[in-house]
Amino acid sequence: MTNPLYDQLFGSHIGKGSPLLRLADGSVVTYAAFLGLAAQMAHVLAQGGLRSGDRLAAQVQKSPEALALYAACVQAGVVFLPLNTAYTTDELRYFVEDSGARMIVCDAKAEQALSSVAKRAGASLETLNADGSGTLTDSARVMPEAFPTVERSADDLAALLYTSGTTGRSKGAMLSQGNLLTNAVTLAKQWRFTSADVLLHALPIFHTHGLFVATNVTLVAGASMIFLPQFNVDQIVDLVPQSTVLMGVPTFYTRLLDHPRFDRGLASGMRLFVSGSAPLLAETHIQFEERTGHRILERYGMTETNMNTSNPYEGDRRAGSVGLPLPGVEVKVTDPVTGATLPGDTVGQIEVRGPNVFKGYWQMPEKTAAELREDGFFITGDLGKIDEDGYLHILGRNKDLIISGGYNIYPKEIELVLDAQAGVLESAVIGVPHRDLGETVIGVIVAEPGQSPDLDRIMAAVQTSLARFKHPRRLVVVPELPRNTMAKVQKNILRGQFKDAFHPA
Ligand code: MCA
Ligand code: AMP
Repeated sequence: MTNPLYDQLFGSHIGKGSPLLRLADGSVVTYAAFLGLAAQMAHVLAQGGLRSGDRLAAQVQKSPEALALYAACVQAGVVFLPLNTAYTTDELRYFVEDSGARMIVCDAKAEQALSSVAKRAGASLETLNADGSGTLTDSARVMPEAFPTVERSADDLAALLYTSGTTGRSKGAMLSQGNLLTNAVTLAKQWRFTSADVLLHALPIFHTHGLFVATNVTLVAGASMIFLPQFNVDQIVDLVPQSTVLMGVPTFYTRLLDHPRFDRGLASGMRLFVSGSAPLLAETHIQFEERTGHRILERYGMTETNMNTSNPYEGDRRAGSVGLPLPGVEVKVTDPVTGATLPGDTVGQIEVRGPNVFKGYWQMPEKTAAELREDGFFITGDLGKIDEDGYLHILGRNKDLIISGGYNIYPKEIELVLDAQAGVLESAVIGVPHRDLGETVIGVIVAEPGQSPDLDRIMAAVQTSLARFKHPRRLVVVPELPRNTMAKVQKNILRGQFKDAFHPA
């Protein structure tokens, strides 16, 4: 029997009394206890009729039990589909139906709203609350603490992670066991993880950064995590002296720099600060080094590819660069029109190939073909250049995407909601600089002739259909949208016009 991801990440730790999770209340979850619970949950999944390759959709708050559900899915051969806790029922319905999930796990608070979604999709529904209670754990508790691991190969799917698209329809990125495992092993080695490490974990566990990068790397090394429900800067400052590594989005680092107690002495026991998911300003990199003596290690990845590049652990960590291709990963910069490789130092689209690159989009062969070339190179949609020392610099995006506090927001999805509102002729959603979140959302609206749209009613409509982090922080009405000769909306002009909306120059 083999299941490479389970065997290497989890199976190798069965019975170990060392801590995997250290919780805010001081309690500890050992590897043995965690894996026992995961096995019990795997029994519940199997008894619930889930078979190898079936999908389980989970919209649950971060907790040890929520993480154990990920391990349970891997052990039971079930494809794990984690969902942002901010998603509304409308958003969830799409993910459940598109993925054909056979089981949904949600907070009891959402049970009623999701029961009709589950019924329509023919999925069963279990609950798992932030405190670990719920029908899933109730059923698990009476199960054996060992489970016969379901056989899977490196090529089989381990997870389905939805990423929004430029058309407004989210795409399920199919990640195989091999994708996740090779990346975790590479990162653990590159970043010198050992069983002595204590990772300060304050990221959500429904995205690649918190679930795969942080967690899988910890598991590969047999290390432990201080496992916090969310990022709270005071709590992080309190816990830094007990930790060796922090992984975060740039907002973590700007908030830490704003904290008066965060200084060189406090960070003296840390060995590594990693940043990713959004651009880290060179200014933040420099200020951080001045304050703490540590150079943040910036890396670059995507849901579809896990991690592609990293600044070196030993060697020059360059501000404003996402570093060098990871071992086994190829990165090239190409002409967006012809696809031809461009010479060094020329800006073009970034393409990547390697064992980290996903298997394609779930049931979307055309979208897969448009972004994943036959020769295995994935077109990231990011623009950049490779400098004379081989370091990659991300310099823009060839896709209409806003990244706010590390969360991706696709304008099209919001524009579709705005356009459907009474009195709205058309709209354009843009990202503008925001000190805390990097970028934030503005909705620019053109009214129907003779109408004055009710902006409060429009915001209310946005609130019912879209997750909070996608909501425009401001709606503005303009007489018309700037267009080029091809009639395409020139968002760069709008971005220029509203660039100081949150931070007046
Ligand atoms: C929370 N809010 C947000 C965001 N987060 N609004 C816009 N953008 C956000 N990122 C909402 C809250 O619901 C709240 O609404 C209001 O904004 C203020 O929240 P605040 O308390 O300031 O925020 P927070 O709860 O402290 O969260 C900020 C955060 C969080 C810590 C930066 O967003 C976060 O953990 N981000 C990490 C995202 C992540 O893991 N990305 C990785 C994706 P109200 O005021 O109405 O209550 S994986 C990826 O990108 C690739 C693969 C990669 O390379 O890693
Ligand atoms: P996601 O779809 O959530 O996986 O987000 C992936 C996108 O985040 C990439 O295509 C980049 O645009 C962006 N990203 C991730 N890491 C970095 C980074 N270190 N610097 C700049 N952008 C990044």
